[in-house]
Amino acid sequence: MPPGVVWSVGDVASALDLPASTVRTWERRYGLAPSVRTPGGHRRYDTADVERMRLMQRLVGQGVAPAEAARTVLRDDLLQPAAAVLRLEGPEQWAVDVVRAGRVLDARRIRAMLHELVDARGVGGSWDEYLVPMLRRLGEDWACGSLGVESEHLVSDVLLTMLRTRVETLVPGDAPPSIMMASAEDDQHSLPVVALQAALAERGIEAHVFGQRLPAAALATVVARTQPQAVFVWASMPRPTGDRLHRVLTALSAQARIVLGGPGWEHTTIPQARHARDLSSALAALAAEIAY
Ligand code: B12
Repeated sequence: MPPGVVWSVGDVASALDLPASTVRTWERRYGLAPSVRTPGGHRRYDTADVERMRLMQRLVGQGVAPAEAARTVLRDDLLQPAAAVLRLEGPEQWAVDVVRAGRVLDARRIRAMLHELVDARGVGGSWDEYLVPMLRRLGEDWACGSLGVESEHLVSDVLLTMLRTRVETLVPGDAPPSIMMASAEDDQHSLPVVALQAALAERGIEAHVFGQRLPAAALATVVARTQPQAVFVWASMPRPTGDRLHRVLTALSAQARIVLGGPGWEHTTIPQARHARDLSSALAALAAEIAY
């Protein structure tokens, strides 16, 4: 929904899956009027009007009386719908809404919700509190069979694209990156790595990401060629002690600070490596290695 797009009553009704009569009633009874009327008197809603209607729909759906919901929606300080939704909903309800949009394969809605969140709070301020609970819910619903794998893929793909866009728009500078990051050998989970890259970029720190399933030998090559100050490796799946990656990381820990993240490392010990328990602590551990 690009800003400034002007919607008719019918467009709003079908976008929100509401009867057109409800859209008109909310205007008549509660003052939720569109910003524009055409010279012929037809109602035209802009993006902010539609988001206000969406918020009204959500609040009413949660059992708030319509008159009270409308007062909330129309309050001046709530005119920024993104901030309003976040303030009113909190992380739990937000996660439910994203997963619901995933269930009906509504990629636009997922994208809009992710951008709203990150525009309001940044990746560093959203990951642990909003995005991790949402991903966990996604994983749980998939594991118990109540959510199709296509929905899980769609949500994670839209999230990945949003995070990468954020990195592209933020990444600065002239200095060559001295942080190298990847997912463990054979591990397809890369979202936390890209989230960390985006959170670093928000602090003006550039890091190279080598993506999913980086072979252990390739990680050794990366370190030999780039001489980084720090290396971050994510594992969602359990890592066996003594395998190739374990041996490579043990050797590399003499050359660079190794930071490990993810539940896959729970039972693995690598001398001198740090285990980061969340994005904030990984950010702090890596930023501390960079002499800016
Ligand atoms: C998205 C996703 C995928 C996507 C990944 C896309 C991508 N590019 O990353 C795809 C579809 C590819 C995928 C594939 C698979 N997945 Co998957 N996936 C997920 C999901 C929903 C989110 C992953 C994620 O980003 N997690 C990040 C956070 C949410 O993980 P967390 O463990 O809760 O985080 C903890 C800490 O690590 C820390 N933390 C959180 N974020 C950060 C960030 C940083 C920087 C740090 C340091 C710490 C930190 O905070 C938490 C506190 O404990 C998870 C659900 C889940 N709970 O993780 C399943 C999940 C990880 N997947 C699972 C499975 C089984 C698979 C597959 C094997 C499925 C299959 N049969 O093919 C394959 C994996 C194949 C492989 N070899 O890797 C299981 C793993 C169970 C297990 N431990 O054995 C999970 C847990 C789902 C479930 N509930 O069963 N998956």
